[in-house]
Amino acid sequence: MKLSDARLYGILDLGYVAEHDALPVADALLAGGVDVLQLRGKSVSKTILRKVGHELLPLCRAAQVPMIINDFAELALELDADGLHIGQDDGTLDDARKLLGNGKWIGRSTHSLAQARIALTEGFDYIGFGPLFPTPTKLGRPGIGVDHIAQMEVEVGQRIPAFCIGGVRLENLAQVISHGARRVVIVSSLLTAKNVKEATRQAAAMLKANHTDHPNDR
Ligand code: TZP
Repeated sequence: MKLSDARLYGILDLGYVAEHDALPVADALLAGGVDVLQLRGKSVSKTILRKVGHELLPLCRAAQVPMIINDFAELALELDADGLHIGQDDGTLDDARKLLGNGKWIGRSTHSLAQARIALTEGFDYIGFGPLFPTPTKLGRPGIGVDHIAQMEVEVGQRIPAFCIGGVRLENLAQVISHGARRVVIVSSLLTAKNVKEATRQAAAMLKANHTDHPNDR
């Protein structure tokens, strides 16, 4: 999968999914059609995160879906994961690149158009852009709204993949797309769905139907 082909970025967030459900839920996300899968566990021990990471990797490999580790570069290295996602305060791209080497995707969370521009200039492989709406998955952060998506897509999203994130749900996905989003991350709306696979399939289909290529996509 080329990063520029990715439209739906899923996150196996262990804040929503108990350890014993992690693999079945990951299976459903993969079967439903996520193009990228991140492992995130802000509130679980490193031991649990490592264990789930080791189990998740073969599932992602079998589905040919890149696996990204949130926050922990050492775990990404240990697993030989496909990439690492870091927040604004989680160190520099250079440090992450030195540890992981070339050929791994390194993404940055951005919370404004200005931060998105900076991440592009710094050389990140992709960005998250949001939270668009307040969300229980990232408590304490205000929503930045949808008004800057189109400009961000022109300046940044046509150069590196930019995934709109934060409060995106099946119910508002059409609205987010109509404001210019081509790629999204959806966490709680998929993980808490009655049928995770079907919810994922619907989101993936909506994004694919909107598929627009840009000449600078890579
Ligand atoms: N970064 C910005 S918003 C967010 C993260 C990790 C959480 C998105 O989760 P949800 O449940 O899709 O709003």
